[in-house]
Amino acid sequence: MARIFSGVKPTGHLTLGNYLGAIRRWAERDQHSAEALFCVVDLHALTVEHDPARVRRLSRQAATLLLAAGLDPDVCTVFVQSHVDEHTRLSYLLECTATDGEMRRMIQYKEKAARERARGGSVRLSLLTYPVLMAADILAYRAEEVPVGEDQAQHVELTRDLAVRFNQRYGPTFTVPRATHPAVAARVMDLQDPTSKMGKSHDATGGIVYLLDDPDVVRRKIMRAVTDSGRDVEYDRVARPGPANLLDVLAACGDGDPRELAGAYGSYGALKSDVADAVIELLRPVRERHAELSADPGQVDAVLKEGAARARAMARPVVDAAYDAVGLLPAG
Ligand code: AQP
Repeated sequence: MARIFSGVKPTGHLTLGNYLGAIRRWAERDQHSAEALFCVVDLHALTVEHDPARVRRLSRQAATLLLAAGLDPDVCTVFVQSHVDEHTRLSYLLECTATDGEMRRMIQYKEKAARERARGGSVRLSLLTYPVLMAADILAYRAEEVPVGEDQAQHVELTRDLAVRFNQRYGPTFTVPRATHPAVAARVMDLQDPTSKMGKSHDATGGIVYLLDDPDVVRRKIMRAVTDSGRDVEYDRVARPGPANLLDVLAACGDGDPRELAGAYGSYGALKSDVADAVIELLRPVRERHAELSADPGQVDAVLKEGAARARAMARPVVDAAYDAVGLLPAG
């Protein structure tokens, strides 16, 4: 059976971008179409300045939201990255496969390093190397598909390169995975700055819709979304990014086509109002289920424990094979 792997990092509260770009598809389609693993990639949250208590809280919240969004632990495997040592074991071998140059070309590294420096902080070495850990996350399971938002395309491409290089050097060990993206809303933009991605670790701008925002907060953020001075509603991602972003979100909520939707609106006010209604309705069941699950954190912890055991059993033989292939003595 085909394998699917994807993850979410607890660097902030999950956003509408995470939901439309990734999580909703995991729940509606991916978990039913393959042997699927979904992971709270907590080690990735340590690549930037972090508060330990917050990472712990956000990790449990992210896991709870994945379940609230519909991931079914009877159907797929939900776990926390740091609970399965195979990820970091494999990461080192892949660091020995990657080059310094290819790591420095990663767009997210350049952007996040610049952000860290602008905040007056230093750049952690792990920020440079974390795409290798992400490659290990995927390759350890011999995943064929990696359902992600558009922003992760470059990292999955790196993962493919590393898998091919490793296989050529040491013999067939890894499956070469491919990224899949949603047809619309593969990159949801910040409502206040529609030229930049809606990112959960970005400073709160009022342009980021969080999954756990109250409905009136969601409505306010959407009604205040930046558009432009155009009179008509037109879908043009380059020239008119604000309206295009709203049309993408509306289309994704209803499985529609953003270009066709544009023709149905005569004003931005009406468009925003419909987007707000659609997003509130989309998120309502997730918020409600999250509230129920939060009342019993022991249940979530049990799912994560069971998920880690299953994931470990899948990753162990793959990582052992990689250790053997590169010439390391078996531990006996
Ligand atoms: N705006 C987005 N639109 C569509 N998909 C998105 N994803 C993230 N943002 C958007 C997808 O959600 C999955 C989990 O994301 P992540 O936790 O790896 O990254 P993030 O939410 O982008 O986290 P950060 O910490 O806020 O990172 P930066 O600083 O890069 O913005 C992924 O499949 C991702 O593609």
